[in-house]
Amino acid sequence: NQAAQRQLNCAQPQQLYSAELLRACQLLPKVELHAHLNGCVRPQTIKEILEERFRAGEALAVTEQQLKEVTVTASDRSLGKCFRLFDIIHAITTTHAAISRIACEVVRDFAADRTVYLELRTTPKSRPEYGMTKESYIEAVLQGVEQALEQLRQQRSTQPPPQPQQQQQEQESMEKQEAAMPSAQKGALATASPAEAASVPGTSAAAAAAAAASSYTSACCCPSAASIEEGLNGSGGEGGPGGCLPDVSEGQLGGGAGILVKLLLSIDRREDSRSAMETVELATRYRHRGVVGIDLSGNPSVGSWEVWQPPLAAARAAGLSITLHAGEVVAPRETAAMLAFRPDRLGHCCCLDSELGEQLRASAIPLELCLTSNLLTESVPSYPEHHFAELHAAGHPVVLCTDDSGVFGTTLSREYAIAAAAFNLPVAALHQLVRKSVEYTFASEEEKQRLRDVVERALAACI
Ligand code: 6MZ
Repeated sequence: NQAAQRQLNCAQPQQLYSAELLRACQLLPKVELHAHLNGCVRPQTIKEILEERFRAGEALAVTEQQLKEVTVTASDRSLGKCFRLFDIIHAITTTHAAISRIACEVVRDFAADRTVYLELRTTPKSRPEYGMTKESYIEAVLQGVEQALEQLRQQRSTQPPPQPQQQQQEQESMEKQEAAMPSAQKGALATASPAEAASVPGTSAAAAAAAAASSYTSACCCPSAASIEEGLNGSGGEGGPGGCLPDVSEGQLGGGAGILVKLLLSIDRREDSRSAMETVELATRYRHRGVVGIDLSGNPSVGSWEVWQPPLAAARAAGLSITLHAGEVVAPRETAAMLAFRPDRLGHCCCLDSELGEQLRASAIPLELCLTSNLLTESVPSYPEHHFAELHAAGHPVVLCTDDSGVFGTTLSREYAIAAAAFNLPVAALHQLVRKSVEYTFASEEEKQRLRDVVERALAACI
């Protein structure tokens, strides 16, 4: 029945949130804590990298069909399929130049979406056949991040504030992107579209979504995009016209770019203890370059917790922060072990039984939640039924994240808009989500204080 409903919804183009709601969310100063580098790659970049390599006469083991699967976001994004897609992306992005380019673009994309703090995660890869070590991979990522920050700095120091016409073009391009979203996403959005909610009496989540979609925009009166842009571009200065986003980037990796970027090194669940330990050692050595922690991710059906527990304990002993992907599929024994380990944050936790849910709430461990990812990978049945609703209502610490913005065709602003509409969140709740997310970062206390100031001033301009 649910599958039939999903199919029905997929045929409907209505969306859950309005363009105004999306725009309001684009103006929020946001914090991204769960974004995988290669999952955030622009589809066009994958195409271009592959074309370049074909032109250079390289014989890569990637078929036309596989390329299409990666670059056409309307295709299936079930969990199994996602991990096959990551393998295809990894088969294409084997050079240091490709890794740097992707890192640079990902940072720029988040900055353009008004992310003021980005904790980007990636799995260091040892690929001797391409002359790549885990260390040279990390260097390539850092080079890309630094290049992006330099470009952002230059842009901010030289560009005049965008003119209204430019604003209009930006909006139109955003709307085009929306139109190109995966059909499954549109369908899922339509699950709780105001029109449909009205036609399904007694569906409280749907009714809430309808109410949110209709009430939000009238309640929110953010400053004009132009006034925020002035701030971002430095022309307004701190506390300038319209209450702008001041510089947040005096810290490591920032230096005037308007975004603070940190790295998490991921351990892929396919890795053995030795390989995981190598990643932990590298993370420790690269702390001075902005590496703040370790993530455990990868196909949740692969590997066993006992393999990674010792390297993760070593990471903790070395002072690194730890976040674990947990409960993306039903795995009660593993999820219990992960909760008992008490990581600093957890990702997903979609498939917890009531006992584990209780343990999670008692733990008060902050949770990175990725609405669109969980929906498209079929870890949750619909947006309104996402566990965000229950946890947020219970006061559990949660932060909205994108996971793989390229693979799932989303943005952080869009995830905020979806949350606002699906869970009937008023403006004040969105602001509170942003504020709280600063507290869950792995940034230093000094950096957090700077971020708090930036976020407060930017939010004050949004009231
Ligand atoms: C678990 C995921 C993931 O590391 O090559 N990754 N792991 N669950 C998910 N939910 C959809 N999405 C991404 O980025 C790609 C890698 O991130 C992990 C997988 O290990 C994937 O290979 P990097 O930059």
